[in-house]
Amino acid sequence: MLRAILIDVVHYTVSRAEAEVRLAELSELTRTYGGLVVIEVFQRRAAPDQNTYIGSGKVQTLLETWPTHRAEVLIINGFLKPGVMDRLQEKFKPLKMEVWDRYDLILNIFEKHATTVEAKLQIELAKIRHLGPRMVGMSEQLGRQRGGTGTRGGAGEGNTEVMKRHWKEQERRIATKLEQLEQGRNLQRQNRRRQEIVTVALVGYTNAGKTSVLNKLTKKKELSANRLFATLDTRLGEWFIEGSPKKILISDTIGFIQDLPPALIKAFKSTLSEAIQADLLLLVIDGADHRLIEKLTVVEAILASLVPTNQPRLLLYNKSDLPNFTILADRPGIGFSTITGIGADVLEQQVRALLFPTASL
Ligand SMILES: Nc1nc2c(ncn2[C@@H]2O[C@H](COP(=O)(O)OP(=O)(O)OP(=O)(O)O)[C@@H](O)[C@H]2O)c(=O)[nH]1
Ligand SMILES: [Mg+2]
Repeated sequence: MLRAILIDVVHYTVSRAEAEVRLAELSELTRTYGGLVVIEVFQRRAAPDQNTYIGSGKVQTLLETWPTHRAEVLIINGFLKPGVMDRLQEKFKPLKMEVWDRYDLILNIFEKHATTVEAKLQIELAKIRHLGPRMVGMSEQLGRQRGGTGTRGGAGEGNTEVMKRHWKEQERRIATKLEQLEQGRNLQRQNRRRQEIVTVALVGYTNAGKTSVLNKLTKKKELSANRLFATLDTRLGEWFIEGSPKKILISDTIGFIQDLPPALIKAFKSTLSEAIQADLLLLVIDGADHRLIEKLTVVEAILASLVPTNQPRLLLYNKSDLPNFTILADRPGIGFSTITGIGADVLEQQVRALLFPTASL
């Protein structure tokens, strides 16, 4: 297992409890990747250090105590500028310790879990967009270190240009492939419309139980697991509701998470488009999660950037079999459990009422 040190830089105004929750999620993400957390700390600062983000004192301590922690990667819970990242990586290079920011970590998890062509392409695209500027920054620095020529068109500058062009070309190539896949998807969607099929999309925070709900409703057996980002792709299944005048397809997709890099959402847009275009959104919430409100807020914020707010939606409070299960008073929804099957009848009723209001059932 990859030995990891986690550091979160938080402002003085962030409460201890909040800082701990942030670290706990980073820790969970690290474990999802397959990492072993050897140290996790948060550091209070007015702002991240401009030079090394965590500050030279912290860098020094980590270097000096290396024999005791023997970490292979330092994971920082933020988004680092390419220059800052370069400097930090340089510091730990002698110990062969890598440095990742939150973006790197999520990308690496996605890369590890992606199975389909589309998911792999989406990750490749996100990676190029993310790492491209970093690589260009590196080659610029290299050019300067080599003394450059001081004249225009010097060796360093040439390399940078070549690199930039190469990276831009790759980006275009992948984006084109993804567009083609999306067109195929659109075509399928149009066909569905023509065949009078309605679609329901499951969305929600990662690990809320979306895949389990899909399996329960469609009697499928997709992978559900107690880890973050078990699902990275859109899966479709048929949902039989008694008396429904149309065929209902239900889709499952990638889960949301706090501070999901916007560029990553953009790269996954074609996968998410299934949700964006559904006739009904089924927002799955882990009703036994003590961070229920925060997670729901995150999901609502991400959704707001993707779908019109007037799209019909239902809240499904999952895991009602667990202790501490709650339904928020100001956000009414259906209590559900994929284990006991409770709530399935109410759900069907409400879905029918929303999708086929005029049908006499
Ligand atoms: N107790 C209980 N556990 C549940 C229920 N539904 C799902 N789970 C568990 O919750 C965990 C996550 O379930 P998934 O269905 O993989 O969740 P997901 O939302 O698809 O997660 P990602 O694909 O990772 O975003 C698994 O360990 C499930 O067994 C439920 O009704 N009750
Ligand atoms: Mg899933």
